[in-house]
Amino acid sequence: MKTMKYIIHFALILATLVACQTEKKQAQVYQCPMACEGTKTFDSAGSCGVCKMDLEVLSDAHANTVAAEDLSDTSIFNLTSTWHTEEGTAIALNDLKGKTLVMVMIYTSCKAACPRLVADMRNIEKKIPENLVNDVHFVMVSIDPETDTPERLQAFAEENYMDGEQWTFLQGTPSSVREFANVLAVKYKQITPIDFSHSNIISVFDPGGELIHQQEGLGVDNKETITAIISTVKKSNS
Ligand SMILES: [Cu+2]
Repeated sequence: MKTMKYIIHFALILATLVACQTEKKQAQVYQCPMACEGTKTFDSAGSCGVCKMDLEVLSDAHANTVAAEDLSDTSIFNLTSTWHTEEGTAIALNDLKGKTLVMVMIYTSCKAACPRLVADMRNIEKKIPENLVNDVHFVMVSIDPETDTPERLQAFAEENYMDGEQWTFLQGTPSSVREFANVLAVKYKQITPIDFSHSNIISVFDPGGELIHQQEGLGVDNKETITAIISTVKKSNS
């Protein structure tokens, strides 16, 4: 009986130790989601001294990775978050593998920048030679997943004549959207219940999810972006 007691006691200590260690691992560094002070990190949770937003745990780059496959460490396909397309299908970013990707972060109720970003995306799409357009996938990621449900994204796609095969709209979760934005270096911040301020960046990824090119701004000259897309497609087809 006494032995049993010792064993239980020992098991309890062991469990506590393991729990402590796990906790230690999770007690990581924190950073402002808006990177107000650049890459400055904090040892404990709290809010950013500049923008007052809650600090976020700086996720271990490898914490959310899928089995390595043939992906490089920097491929966006390492992100394991789940998304919903405008058709309501649950997908992982990895499901977009195989085509050159042109991605932008927008939200459908935006009256200012997003309509212009959408126009920029359509202009880019129009300039891709017809024989290559099937190798390019245009992806619009919502920064407002609460409002931008699959139904809403579908309606938006139709209104904007972007309901063809080559267009996909994605709804994530607040944390997957934030994580994805960090990868793209896109900054966004909710400024009213319906409005966000955000970066205007269009990103090109190769079929392995590697960032190839970014264009920043609204209505900017998209020549370099088109060149990057075409050369990426040709390279992956050769
Ligand atoms: Cu906008």
